[in-house]
Amino acid sequence: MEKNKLKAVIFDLDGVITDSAAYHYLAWKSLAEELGIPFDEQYNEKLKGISRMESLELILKNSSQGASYSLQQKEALAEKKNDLYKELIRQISPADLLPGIAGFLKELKENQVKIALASVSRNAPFILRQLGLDAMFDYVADAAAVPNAKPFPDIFLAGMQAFGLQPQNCFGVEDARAGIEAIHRAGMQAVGVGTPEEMEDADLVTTTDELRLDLILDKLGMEL
Ligand code: B16
Ligand code: MG
Repeated sequence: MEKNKLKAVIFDLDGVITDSAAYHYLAWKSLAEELGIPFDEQYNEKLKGISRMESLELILKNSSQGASYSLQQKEALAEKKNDLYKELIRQISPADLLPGIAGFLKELKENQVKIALASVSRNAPFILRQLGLDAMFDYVADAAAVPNAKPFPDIFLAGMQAFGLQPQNCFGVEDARAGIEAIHRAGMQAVGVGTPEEMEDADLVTTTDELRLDLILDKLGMEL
């Protein structure tokens, strides 16, 4: 049987390209502490890949006063978190690329495989610039133009459609459960970066420094 040809790889940003997920955590933790709401790294896993307001709602669920906040108050809280997050990500530089990512992107370029970014973060373009990766990405999906965050497939579909491709000619790379689900709902195979427990639904589990095109193609049953 003929194998599907790989034409594009669609990447998540936070936790895959760089560890900005850690800054999201710090910023949410600071807000939660200020509000007296319990919040730890384990709970933070639920926030990965989902939108800013949905993340806030999940945090407020653990507060006895959670239901009493007005929409206006919630928007102010989300903005406060984002201001702190923006402050933290100003320190990101090319040295913050996760191990193996620069080499893997280069390998894709050398093999004429298109590269897209599918991050629902409104701060993604800023982070790409800080990392010096602007020129590497053929397409950056606009988080503001996509109606639904992950686990909906919208942002991955936007990346794929920008190249006029079908899902069987792409795969996605993610570090969050919601992201793996989004990739699958877009009809693509998913490479999961993280522990086998967290990434149990991925088609292939690896670490960023083990990303090698030939190995991935082999595991996913694809070819160039
Ligand atoms: P922002 P991804 C997601 O980015 C993050 O994983 C998630 O934690 C965050 O709430 C969301 O972006 C929105 O980010 O507040 O910066 O617009 O994983 O899709 O790259
Ligand atoms: Mg992520």
